[in-house]
Amino acid sequence: MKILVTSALPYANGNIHLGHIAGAYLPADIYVRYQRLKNRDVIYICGTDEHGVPVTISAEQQNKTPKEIVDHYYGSIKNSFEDFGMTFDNFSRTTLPIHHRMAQDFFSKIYNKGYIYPKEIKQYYCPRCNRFLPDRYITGKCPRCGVDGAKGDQCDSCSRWLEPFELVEPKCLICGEVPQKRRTKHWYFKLSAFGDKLDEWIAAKTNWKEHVLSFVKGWLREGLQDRPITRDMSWGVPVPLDQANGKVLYVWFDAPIGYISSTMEWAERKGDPDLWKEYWLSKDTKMIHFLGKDNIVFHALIWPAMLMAYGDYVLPSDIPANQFLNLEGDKFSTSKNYAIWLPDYLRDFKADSLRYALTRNAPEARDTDFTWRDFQAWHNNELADNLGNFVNRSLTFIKKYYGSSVPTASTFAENDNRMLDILHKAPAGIGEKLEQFEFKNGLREVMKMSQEANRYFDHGEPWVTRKTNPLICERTMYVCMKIVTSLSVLIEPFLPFTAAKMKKMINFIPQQWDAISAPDVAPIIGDTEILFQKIDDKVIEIQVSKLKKREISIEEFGKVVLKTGKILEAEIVEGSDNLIKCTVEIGDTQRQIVAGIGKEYKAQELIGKSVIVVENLKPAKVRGVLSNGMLLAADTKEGIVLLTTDKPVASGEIVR
Ligand code: B3M
Ligand code: ZN
Repeated sequence: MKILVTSALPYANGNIHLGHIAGAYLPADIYVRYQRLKNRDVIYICGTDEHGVPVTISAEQQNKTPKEIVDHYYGSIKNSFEDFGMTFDNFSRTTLPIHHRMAQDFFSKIYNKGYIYPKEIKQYYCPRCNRFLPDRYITGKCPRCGVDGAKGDQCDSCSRWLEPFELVEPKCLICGEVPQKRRTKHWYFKLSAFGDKLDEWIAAKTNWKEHVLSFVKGWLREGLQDRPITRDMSWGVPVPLDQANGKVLYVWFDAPIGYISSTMEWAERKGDPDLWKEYWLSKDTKMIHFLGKDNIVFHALIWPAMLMAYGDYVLPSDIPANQFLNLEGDKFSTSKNYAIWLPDYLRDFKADSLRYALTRNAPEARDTDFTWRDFQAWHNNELADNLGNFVNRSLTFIKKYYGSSVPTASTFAENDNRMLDILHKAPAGIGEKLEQFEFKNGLREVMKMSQEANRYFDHGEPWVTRKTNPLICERTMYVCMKIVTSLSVLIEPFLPFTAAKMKKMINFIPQQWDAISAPDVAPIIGDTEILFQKIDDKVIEIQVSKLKKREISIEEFGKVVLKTGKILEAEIVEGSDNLIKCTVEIGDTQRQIVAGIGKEYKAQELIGKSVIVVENLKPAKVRGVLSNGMLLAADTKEGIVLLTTDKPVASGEIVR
């Protein structure tokens, strides 16, 4: 059997945020890493979706060409995925010639089979921009919820799917002009011809996730409409028909074909250009599409219908779509910049801490919420205090009392056997969860095993038996070493960077997933290091405050009174290493402000400095000391840098 895994192709018009990762990417990576450890024939295919209105609108808004936009985001998405530990076998782009060829071939073949036909329709046209306004180029009020800013294909506020003509008070997104209706010709895909086939196909998918099935069945019940698959645009895959000059394929027609062309590119890179066929043309391939719930209809109905129309290729075997991840109680919003972007996250934290949090809290069956407080608590209490602690205490014990040579044992007592039994069953038990896309449960079992191991260590009291009964102590440490070895494999799909560190520390002897039910342990361990450093409150507070930085009106901004100030006195707050208590002059007044800048500045050198002060901040106590106002500072990687004025300025001047 071959396994072909895909993740939805991200639009190359912006960075990846945590919502995307939790939906379509991290679960797929866990799944393929596991399959590789099982020695299965699996490939993981992805790439950027570089066509469509999302890309051209971003380009227009940023005054760039679509090509500039996609080149930039292709690179940035690819890099941050790599830093996050994603292990695609191929990460392609839909602007490559190989994809254009494949998409056109796909279109032509189903066109020749009669599944695509032209139709004259009316469409909105902007007389000022001189062009048709497909999809999101048209905006207006939602006919259902009345919110302004609904888009031509959907209302983000109430999630309703829309046809452009349904919008109330429609406008051109780019110039605001009222559009006209004009005649144009488009090519339609005969989705309606596949209703029965899809019904039958879906009926057999009894093991799919429930929310996916109920969504798909609801859609099928409403009946399938033919869909236009061409657009009046110049950015995209040109429609391969003479009569369709100046038109391109609809992005949702060409994008899933990207799964095929990316596999073709992979085969070429492997030096075996036909290798992709062994996956796409075999009945023996399990094709699994990972995605977020907003993409279900395309993957579970339209794409399979396209594949049925084409004929030769394998159909999806499962679509384990996830629900949505929210952020501190609200929806992620790219347009409002309310998100945690992957590159930003990776600048401040380790990939594995996020992989852990997003799996522990995966929106597998319902929407879940990411909060920085949970993130911190899980990192500190579970990664550091449970997993990290067990590995650390075991290895340092062996290092300290056995000179890094791992003790061995051949007879065991009941408590040892109990632990060895847990170990023995773990790979199969956890594997079963992963096979069923229950990543959250799989991770929970690994952590449970680590918790059991800590208990085993506690009860074994090797620090006592070392003196009272060395044989028992050796036995305990031998079993602990087996657990560490086993954990280094079981945790790998979830936390690959941690697994690599563990393996290095224990001089890991390569062995597959199933073999670690009774793992081989190396005779000697290497250098040890702490796996997880705790994350401080302060670090988390900074992240939380970044999120508050949502759009505000000029009136709201006007509420903040900023003034120049001059530091007259400064001294470190007793009992703290970074709080400095300053007396600041603001015009005729003086006040006390406490600032957390003691790591970067000595109290003495602050005296006389010009600073920028938030004057009307509600007074608060910091470590019991009253602070009446706030000094502005840049929070840089190298530490805090105070803001000051370019030229000498008297204190008490308004800053705006
Ligand atoms: N680019 C939509 C999205 O990023 C789209 C997925 C294509 S998968 C073939 O949500
Ligand atoms: Zn316009």
